[in-house]
Amino acid sequence: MSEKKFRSGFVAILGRPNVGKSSLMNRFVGEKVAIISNHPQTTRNKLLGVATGEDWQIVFVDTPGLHKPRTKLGEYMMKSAEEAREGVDAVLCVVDGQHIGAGDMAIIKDLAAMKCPKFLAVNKTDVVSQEKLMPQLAQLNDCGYDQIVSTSARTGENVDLLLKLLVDAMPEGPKYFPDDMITDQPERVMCAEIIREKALRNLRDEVPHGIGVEMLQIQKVSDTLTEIHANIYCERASHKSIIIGKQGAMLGKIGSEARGDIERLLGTKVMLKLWVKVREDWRNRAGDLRTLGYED
Ligand SMILES: Nc1nc2c(ncn2[C@@H]2O[C@H](COP(=O)(O)OP(=O)(O)OP(=O)(O)O)[C@@H](O)[C@H]2O)c(=O)[nH]1
Ligand SMILES: [Mg+2]
Repeated sequence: MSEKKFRSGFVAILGRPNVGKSSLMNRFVGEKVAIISNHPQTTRNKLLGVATGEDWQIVFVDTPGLHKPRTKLGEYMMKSAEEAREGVDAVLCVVDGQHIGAGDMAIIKDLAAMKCPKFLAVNKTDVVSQEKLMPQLAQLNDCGYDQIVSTSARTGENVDLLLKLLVDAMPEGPKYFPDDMITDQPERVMCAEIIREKALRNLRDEVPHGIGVEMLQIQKVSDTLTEIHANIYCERASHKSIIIGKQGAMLGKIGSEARGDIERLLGTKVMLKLWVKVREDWRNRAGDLRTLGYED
């Protein structure tokens, strides 16, 4: 009896901000490993999401959306995305099917020069009509990719198909991570990210871009209770009052939404204490970036 080959490899997910890279990765993994919001530049660090089948494993590398950086944080994010391309077995470029612009085309072209297998996901098809999608797909015909798949990370449409195509493109290789490991992010980073996600989802305008979360303490008080203290950074006093809200209503909402997700993640009850701190221009300060985990 011949043994079936085990296929495995690393797949970098790249594209402009807000196109659904993290949403797709979560779908592939089957669990929420990356945070999602409708603000561009939600993902700030490259992170791994591991999907494992009977005879295959793909390690996805989710990346910050490609954009022209205007801060030191932005520069760090772009470096992180750039590094993610190195040594991967395939690349998955993601665009938003609602509008494939010049920025997307530039990225598509740039990635086309990579030597590995290249896949293109035209995402968000659940909100695009066929009439609008068809001409957009036509302009991608000769872009030099191995496969172009229209997907919806929201409904799951074609996500399994794309995953299967990616698995087929993987070389023979080892199981890099144990079956139960779905990300490389430590618990404290995941907790900080959950808090940041709830802040992003509840805040508007320019406030979300200046949000950072610093974990001060994550302590198991007992088998059933974890105590977590964290600072939410923002860039202006006026932002601080928005984050706290009327009689603390906004901070309370962010905290209770985050607590729910963190309790599910840790499997214990959580006592969550949040403080809001103003750090002007922290996105340009090396020390603050380091404190918040954005360092090389
Ligand atoms: N309708 C629809 N919305 C989607 C789909 N995929 C993602 N979204 C939404 O698009 C927004 C951005 O999704 P993310 O997964 O955070 O996008 P991203 O590419 O990781 O963004 P950055 O991390 O900022 O680069 C969120 O509001 C998602 O809910 C989809 O297939 N259909
Ligand atoms: Mg993302």
